Amino acid sequence: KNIPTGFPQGFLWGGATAANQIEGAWDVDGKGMTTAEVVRKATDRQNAMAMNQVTKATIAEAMADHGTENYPKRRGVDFYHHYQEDIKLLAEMGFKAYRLSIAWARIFPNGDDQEPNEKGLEFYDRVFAECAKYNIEPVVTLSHYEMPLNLTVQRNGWASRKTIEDFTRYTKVVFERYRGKVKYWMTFNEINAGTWGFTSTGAIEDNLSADEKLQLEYQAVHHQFVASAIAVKQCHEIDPTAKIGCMLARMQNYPLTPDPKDVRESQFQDQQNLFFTDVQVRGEYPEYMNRYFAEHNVEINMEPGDEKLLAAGTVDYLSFSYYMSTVTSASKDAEQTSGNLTFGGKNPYLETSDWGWQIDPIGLRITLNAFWDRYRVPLFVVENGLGALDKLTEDSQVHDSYRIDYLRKHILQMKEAVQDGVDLMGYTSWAPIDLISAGTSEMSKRYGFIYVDQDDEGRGSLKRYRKDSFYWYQKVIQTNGEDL
Ligand code: P53
Repeated sequence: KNIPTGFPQGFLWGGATAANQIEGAWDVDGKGMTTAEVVRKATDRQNAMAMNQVTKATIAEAMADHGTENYPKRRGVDFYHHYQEDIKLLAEMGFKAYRLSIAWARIFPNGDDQEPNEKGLEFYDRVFAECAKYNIEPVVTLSHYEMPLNLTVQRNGWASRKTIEDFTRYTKVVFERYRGKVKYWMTFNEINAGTWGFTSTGAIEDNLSADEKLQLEYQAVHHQFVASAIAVKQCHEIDPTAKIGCMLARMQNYPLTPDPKDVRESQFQDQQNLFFTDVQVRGEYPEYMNRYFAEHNVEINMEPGDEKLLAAGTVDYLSFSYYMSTVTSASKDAEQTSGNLTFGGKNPYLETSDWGWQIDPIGLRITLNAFWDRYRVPLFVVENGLGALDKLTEDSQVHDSYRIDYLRKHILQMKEAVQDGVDLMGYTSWAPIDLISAGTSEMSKRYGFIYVDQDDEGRGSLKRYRKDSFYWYQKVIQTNGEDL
């Protein structure tokens, strides 16, 4: 038997961004306001998940504020006006793929409009043409942590079933418009973030009890599942050669000890994460969730036909983000991690990033194997990277050896997984160009190969600089992952 020796030919090397973190130009060319643009920047670097701290009152306040200072996702890094320069830099690194998202509110400013905004469509025409110039495949997320704000104001976003209609009107328009230009699509970014709150569902949760929150979140996610299944069907009908995937924030979970109580608790946590891919890849709700829902007073309201839709609308590939792993203990006394997101317990074997995320390259190999065993569909790592404080030297360099180290270790484990027999399509690291953090809205949490001159207050020339990692990644792509 032939064991693969390295990454396959045609492997999709590249990087990933999201509209609300990179584009800026939030009120330009007819674009509507989005849910991302009412998120204030975090006041505390370590402990804030600013992206979900949104209430009716803070939305009203945000809508009355027309500046970008307190709302960094309104300004991004002005990709809207720098896309030619930026894509040229990606091409210089040898990118085969560029994952980006379309801002739904550029196409349907209020979400419930009947006709699309031509100016918004033209922007992505230009972006995809620029990619084509360098043979870069666009990999397009249809919904990345934002939606037209009007849908939140009118009907609490994805909490309402009606949002399915608006979403699939939008997806049909973009599938038709970009047919032949975009070969890889994905529906909802990190769809499991629907259980983290506002950012993913566009549904306000203030004044709800814990049970009510769960009910709202899982119902909203159900609507996203149905919308995703319809989008899969549309995509295949409109362009039979295109591929469309789901997208999960993978949280590989380990038991803190071999105590079966910990092992079982860890399995439970893993199921909470795998629930989403179980639905989207296998096409039905897994049994273990029935008990969970019953014990938490959650009742998913399904319409006749939903189950059929889910079964028919399974995805072509599974894509996921991978930044960290998590640990679970059955004991309430176990030490917790601290950081801007606290996903469970502390793993004594792992180091953490400056934001408290537990760095675990081997976990990526474990996850890839587990996914492949469970699902047997092609896998795509569409986010992985290190958010760090970078320093631009006086001679305009950034010596980011820590980032190179992080990425190298993860790519090595990915290669092991390929040799284990995993069908892996590609790797798009987060994020090739410094941009606004999803979690905290900081600029100083940088992921890029390309440094952008802008600070947390939005001051700076927006000039782009190549970091050391830029030249390193260029070599990685050139050698198809051999020279790390
Ligand atoms: P930031 C948490 C855990 C895993 C992935 O995140 C996450 C988050 C949100 O903080 O989000 C993804 O910018 C997301 C991107 C985001 C990236 O990870 O908070 O898909 O939009 O920028 C990194 O450091």
